[in-house]
Amino acid sequence: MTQKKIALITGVTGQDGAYLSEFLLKKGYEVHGIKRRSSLFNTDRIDHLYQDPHVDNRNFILHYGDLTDSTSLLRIVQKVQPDEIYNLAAQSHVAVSFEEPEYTANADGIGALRLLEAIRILGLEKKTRFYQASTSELYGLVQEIPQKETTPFYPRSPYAVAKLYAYWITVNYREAYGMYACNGVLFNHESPLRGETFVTRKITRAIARVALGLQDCLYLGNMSALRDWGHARDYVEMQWMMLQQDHAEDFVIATGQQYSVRQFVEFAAKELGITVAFEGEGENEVGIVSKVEGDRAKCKVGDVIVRVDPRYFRPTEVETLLGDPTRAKERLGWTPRITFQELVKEMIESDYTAARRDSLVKMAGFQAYDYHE
Ligand code: NDP
Ligand code: GDR
Repeated sequence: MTQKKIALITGVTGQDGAYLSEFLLKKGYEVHGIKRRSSLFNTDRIDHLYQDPHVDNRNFILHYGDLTDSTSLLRIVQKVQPDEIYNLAAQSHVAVSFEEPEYTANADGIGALRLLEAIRILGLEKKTRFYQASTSELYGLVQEIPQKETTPFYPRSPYAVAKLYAYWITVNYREAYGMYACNGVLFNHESPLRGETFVTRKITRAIARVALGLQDCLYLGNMSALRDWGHARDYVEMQWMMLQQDHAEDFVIATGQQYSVRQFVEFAAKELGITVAFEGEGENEVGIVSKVEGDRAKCKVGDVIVRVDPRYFRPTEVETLLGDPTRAKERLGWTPRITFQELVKEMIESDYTAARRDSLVKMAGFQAYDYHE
């Protein structure tokens, strides 16, 4: 009888953590996740996987820990003795990293080192494989289009600089100690589980609420930014594949297609029958409803539903990112299955359902709170 493989996921309560947990459980893994203590429940994305701690033979087990606390990490790695560690935990918001640079460096940079050291201190170098969630933000001010594994890095935020340290410490531990440790340089990937303050989810959530009359306008920052957006479900599969090879190697994961923030708004609105026309420039640019089809949207032609708020500009911006996933295709046979259009549709449908629920709550006379950021 083959033994169940054991995986440990940091950042299990995040977007990728939720999809990866589901994926590994389906593959028959015993999955352990590290979650942070918070004053409210923070397990919404994985509640459907929860197993009562009083039941025997659980295969999904959560532990309290934090990437800034080596003692908790050492204790958990020692207890779990994982075959695979997926380091997905991070202060992952680029704009927030300008507000909290030291914490971001500690969690996102030194956090990776703490895990690698835990593997080494516990003598698990030959047993435990390590995946580091690296990012296209490493390319920042791009030196080559499209970006691939050999493209030089030029990070443009405290987040990206912290992730640069994590990238290289992963490479260094692989070379210095023969550990199976690798980086997935993942371009933006989204889903209905995406955090509400990342631009795609902010757009789908707001457009759905505008369509139902719960909100008047969506405020955005740099609408010309270009990103290579894929679906998180496709990308977590690749995280697993990267740990199943004969030798550890770093891979770029992307779709090879690029759209602007403005185009994302247009596609999302179109799904609800709203055509948005953009007028003006820079801080004065607005998105105006130019056509409404079907019966899903309550807004009218001429409504201004998108405006620019300079508060969302970043001190240093990453204007354009476009990945070249050729190595992943050739060596691992990986290609993304979900198209950009399918991604936008899934996100807007999910947020439209949530907005309808809020709308019903409001109609019944209850207060439906909304938090904008
Ligand atoms: P999320 O922001 O959705 O999730 C981040 C996770 O990290 C959450 O579970 C969060 O916990 C946890 N976390 C944050 N700080 C700490 C800490 N100090 N100790 C322990 N856990 C912590 O990110 P994604 O799922 O989108 O991304 C996963 C990883 O991939 C991140 O490292 C991100 O930087 C990286 N990445 C993401 C890309 C993307 O497009 N999504 C692209 C490239 C890289 P809590 O729920 O309590 O906040
Ligand atoms: P990013 O994602 O910074 O690429 O990092 P985000 O969705 O935050 O921004 C993408 C682009 O949209 C522009 N933008 C706005 N962004 C936000 N959040 N809010 C706005 O109102 C807004 N208006 C315009 C941004 O300036 C930017 O150019 C994500 C994170 O998941 C990282 O953890 C990950 O490493 C990278 O993707 C790859």
